[in-house]
Amino acid sequence: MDRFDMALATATGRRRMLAALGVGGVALAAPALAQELARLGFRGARDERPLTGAFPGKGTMILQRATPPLLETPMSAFDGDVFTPNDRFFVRWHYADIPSSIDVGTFRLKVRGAVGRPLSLSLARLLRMPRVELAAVNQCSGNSRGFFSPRVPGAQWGHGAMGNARWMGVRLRDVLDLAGVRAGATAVRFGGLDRPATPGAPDFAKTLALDHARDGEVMLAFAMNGEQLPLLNGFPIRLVVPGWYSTYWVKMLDDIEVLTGADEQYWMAKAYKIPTTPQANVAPGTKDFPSEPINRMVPRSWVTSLAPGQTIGFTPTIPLGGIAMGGDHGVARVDVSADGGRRWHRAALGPDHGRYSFRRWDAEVPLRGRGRATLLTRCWNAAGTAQPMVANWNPGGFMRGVVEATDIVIA
Ligand SMILES: Nc1nc2c(c(=O)[nH]1)N[C@H]1C(S)=C(S)[C@@H](COP(=O)(O)O)O[C@H]1N2
Ligand SMILES: [Mo]
Repeated sequence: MDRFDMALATATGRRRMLAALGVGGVALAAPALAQELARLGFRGARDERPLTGAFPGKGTMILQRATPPLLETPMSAFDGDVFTPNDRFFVRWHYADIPSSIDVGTFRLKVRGAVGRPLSLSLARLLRMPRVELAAVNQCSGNSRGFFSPRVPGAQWGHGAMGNARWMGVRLRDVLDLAGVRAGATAVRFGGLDRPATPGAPDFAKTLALDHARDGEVMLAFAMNGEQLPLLNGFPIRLVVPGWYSTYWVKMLDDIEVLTGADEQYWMAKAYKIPTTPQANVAPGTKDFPSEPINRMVPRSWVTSLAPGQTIGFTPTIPLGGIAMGGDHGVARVDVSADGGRRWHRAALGPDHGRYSFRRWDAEVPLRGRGRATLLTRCWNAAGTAQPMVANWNPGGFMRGVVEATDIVIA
C-alpha cells in the first residue's frame, strides 16, 4: 500500500478497508478526511469513494459501480512508473453481460463486410503476424467528469479513468489487407463479445474512417505491459487507437466490419458526441449545438507526488513531480506553479516513450510561506497546444483539459 491508499485506509478505518477488500465491491461509508477536506474547499479532495479489491486481475481500485464494472485508478498509482500497472488499470464497460472466461482455442475474430475474403482468424493466426509495440494513454472521454461545474450526468470520474501502457499486437492495416478491402469502402466498425443486458439495446460498436483504420498505428493488441490483457481490459484482444479517446478502444474485439457508408447506429450517431467548438466548449446549459463524434485527445497534466489536502512542512523550495500527456502529439513542455499561477517554473521532462505516452515531469518550486498553497501544472504538446486556464463545459462531461489545481497545506 502506498501513501495515498494509506491515507484513505486510515480515513475509512482499518476494518472498513479490509471489508472493502473482501465483500465483492459493496459500497462502504465515506472517509471522514475527504469530506472534511471537501468542506474546507480543497480542490481535488473528492475521494469519498470506497475502495475495492474484489475484481479479477485487479488490485485496490476506486469503486464507481460494480455492474457493469466501473473501476477508477487511484492517483497514487500514477506516481511511480509512467506505465500504469495492469492490476491498477481502470475499467469501464457499458453493459454487464461480459464473458467471464474466453476459450482461446475456439475464439475467432471475424473480418467481414466490404472485403474480398471474409476472415475468421484464430488467436494462433494473429500471433503469427508481424508484431508492433507502442506506448499509449487510454483515457475515457468522460475522465474527470466529476469536476464539471455545473455538474453533468454520467459516471462521476475523478482523474483516474485513464492509464498508460505498452501495447503489443498486430496492425489493423495488416489484418484489413489480409481480407482485402474492396473499392467503395469508407469506414470500419468494431464490436466486442459483450452484449446489452436489456433486449433491444444497441450492441456496443464503434467506427473509424478507413484511412484512420489503415494508418499503421491503430492496433489489435493482445498484450499490455508485456502480459496478456486482463479480462476486464479486453482479453484476448482489443483495439488500440493511439491519441484518441478510449471509447474507440473496443475490448474483447471479435468483429470487424468494413462499411461502405457512415455508421448510423446509436454508439456513433448519438452517443459520445461533442460540440464542434474549440475545446468542445459551450456555455453551461446549452443543449442544441452542431456536434461530431469525440475524437483526438488534448494535452493534460497532473501533480502526483502530493495528494490534495496533504500537509507538508515549510521549506524554501519543494520538489514536485507528476505526469503529462500531449493528447495526439507528444509532450513538449510542462510549467508548474505553487502559488496559484503567479509564478511559473519550467519542469524537467523525463524519458520520452513516444508521442502517445505519459511523460514524467519534475520540478523544484519555491514556496511563499505557510498556509494553503495551490499547485498548478500546465502542459504544451508538440503541436503548440497548451492546456487552457479556464475549464470547458459540455453536457456530456467530455474532454476535460483545463489546468488542474491541487491545494496542499504548508505547516
Ligand atoms: N467491448 C467493449 N469495449 C469497450 C467498451 C465497452 O463497453 N465494451 N467501453 C469503451 C470505453 S467508453 C472505455 S472508457 C474503455 C475502457 O477501457 P478499459 O476498461 O480497458 O480501461 O473501453 C472501451 N471499449
Ligand atoms: Mo469511456
